[in-house]
Amino acid sequence: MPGSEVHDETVLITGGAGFIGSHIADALTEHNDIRILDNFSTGSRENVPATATTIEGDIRDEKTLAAAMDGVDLVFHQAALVSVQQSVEQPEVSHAINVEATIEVLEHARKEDARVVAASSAAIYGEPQTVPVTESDPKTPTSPYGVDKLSLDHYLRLYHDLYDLETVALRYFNVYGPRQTAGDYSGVISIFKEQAMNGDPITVNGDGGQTRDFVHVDDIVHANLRAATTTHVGDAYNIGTGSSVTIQELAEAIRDVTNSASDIVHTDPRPGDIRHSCPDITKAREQLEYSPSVSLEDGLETLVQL
Ligand code: UD2
Repeated sequence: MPGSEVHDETVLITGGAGFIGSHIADALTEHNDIRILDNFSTGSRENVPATATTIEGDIRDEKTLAAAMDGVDLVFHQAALVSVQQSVEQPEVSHAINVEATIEVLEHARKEDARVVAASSAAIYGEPQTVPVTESDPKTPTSPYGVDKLSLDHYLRLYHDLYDLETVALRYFNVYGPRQTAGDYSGVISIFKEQAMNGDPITVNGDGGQTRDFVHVDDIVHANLRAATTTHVGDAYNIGTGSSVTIQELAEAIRDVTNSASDIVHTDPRPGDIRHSCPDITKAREQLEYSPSVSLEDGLETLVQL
């Protein structure tokens, strides 16, 4: 049963009204006391399970965070400024949310002796020299967002090494699934799905030969639950499926699965777009006993039925 290993705990999910955080909340709500901290800037009230306690506020606000962290056993830290583009425009805002607030979460966790499982990102690797990337490969982020997630990743390890805090960083690759919105900043799958279902042209940036590993949010939840109970703390893990597709293939797959007559059109390449991205997930398989279970085909199939 999902989440059955985590029982009778007071669990805080920062960003718990958002795409990923709300799915983690759903998996844990039956057997735990769930708290959600969210400022609803991108999250939504409909995503929050009815039994959860919601604390509305900004993670950068000291009093709000202190109230949210009081008495917690376990924290899933998902709150972030997730737009790479916004981080380029406002690096100081990205730093305040993605790094400074994370340090505050870790400081409170020290006082509470709470485990922290946090969302790191494939963005820390920048343009990989070789794929698949392993956790120890070079890290040359190409955006403030990537630099900030790399800091988060290091701080998690440091809080373990310096203060013996139980921490796990999960480096998410391209996550998709229900509740991902097709807004200004959102994943390509939600954008293509909307275009295909409306019969609009599906807009592939550049030649479509760029590759990504798309991992379903159910598998991301599974990785978080494994991280909540693992003995392998103080470490970071790639979380994806371990295999990539081209964006052209993705566009065709979404057109097929939606039975759409949309054209696939090619626009200018996106500046700064990474060409190839694919994780080696051996470490997560071996140490976390993480095992992705949703194929891209099945994930797309269920997504379009919603
Ligand atoms: C993902 C993450 C980002 C960061 C980054 C690290 C998402 C939503 N974003 O960015 O947070 O971790 O990885 O490298 O998971 N594309 C099109 N047409 C569109 C929109 C996108 O062709 O209308 C292409 C885009 O040029 C890119 C690919 O689809 O090649 C994926 O784009 P994305 O924005 O979903 O995610 P990505 O990999 O840039």
